[in-house]
Amino acid sequence: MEISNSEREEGRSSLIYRYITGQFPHNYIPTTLNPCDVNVDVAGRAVKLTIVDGHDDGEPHLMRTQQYRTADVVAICFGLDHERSLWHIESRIIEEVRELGRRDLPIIVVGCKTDIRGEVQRKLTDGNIGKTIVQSADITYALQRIGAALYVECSSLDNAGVDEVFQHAARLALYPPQVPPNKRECVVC
Ligand SMILES: Nc1nc2c(ncn2[C@@H]2O[C@H](COP(=O)(O)OP(=O)(O)O)[C@@H](O)[C@H]2O)c(=O)[nH]1
Ligand SMILES: [Mg+2]
Repeated sequence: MEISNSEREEGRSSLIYRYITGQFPHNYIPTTLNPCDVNVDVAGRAVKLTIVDGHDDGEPHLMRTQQYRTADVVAICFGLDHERSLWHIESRIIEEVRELGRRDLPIIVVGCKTDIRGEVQRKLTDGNIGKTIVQSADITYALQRIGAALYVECSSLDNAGVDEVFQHAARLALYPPQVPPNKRECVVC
């Protein structure tokens, strides 16, 4: 399982760290975590998942493409507070996957940092419109264009929806969708 970011700082490494350790990395987290193996229960069946923290933009493109070549499922993170990161999923990451001829590779799009919804709402109520959140309509539109199999949201800070990301990934790796990406209806969880 490969976990990518459309940009940096979208919460990818924190998501993996939270899932593996049960803690949120408040103080420090390396840019890229080492790959790790976990066992995920899918309807009573143990699925071994190797989680690979994808390489950021600064890293060689070759490294990322090599990871996509061998992955069974890719989860791509974007920050719910960062609209541009959603659009970059298609322009950058998906292009790389397509270039490899891996059009059928199941893709999960992960909207990270759901906890900031509350913060943004509070600021709006106080008349501060400085910080915005990515709109649902924009997410729906992007998911169709990406041909994502699944959309999930999580907050590593609040530990909400984190386990589900990996549950869904294991299930998709085990039972990849049979419908081609351009005909796929993205499941929103
Ligand atoms: N509010 C909030 N911040 C988060 C969450 N996950 C990560 N962050 C913060 O986002 C920043 C980038 O996180 P990181 O996991 O290093 O992102 P990466 O570059 O995508 O691997 C850090 O300051 C984290 O503390 C989350 O669920 N909620
Ligand atoms: Mg990181």
